[in-house]
Amino acid sequence: MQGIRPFGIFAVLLLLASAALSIAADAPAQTFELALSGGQVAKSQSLIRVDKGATVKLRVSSDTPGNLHLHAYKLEAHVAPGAPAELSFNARATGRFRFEWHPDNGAAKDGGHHGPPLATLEVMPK
Ligand SMILES: [Cu+2]
Repeated sequence: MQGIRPFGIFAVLLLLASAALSIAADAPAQTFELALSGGQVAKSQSLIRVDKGATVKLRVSSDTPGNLHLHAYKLEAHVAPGAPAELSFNARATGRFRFEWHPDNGAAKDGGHHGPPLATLEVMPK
């Protein structure tokens, strides 16, 4: 009796890995920066506009510690000086959505949900 030879398993794994890579290559991610300074981003970074279905990669950095929220997409990331975060998601829902910033030492814990958003995500229908 002969079991599955190690070489056979290795070949299957290689096939799976190359299939996964080719899927990822079909949808290149659109990368955006949110570089917070004093809890705010530059005006040029305050609107992120993509087409529905886009793969969005966000690089978030901040000179103060806090949490970034994108509630509509149930995304959040903690960022601190020297500890940036990277978020990846598929822009499956169209519309305008708020990025909120909640500083770790914020006076009101919920402060970022009021007033102007840190930035806006705009997902356009195709
Ligand atoms: Cu929030």
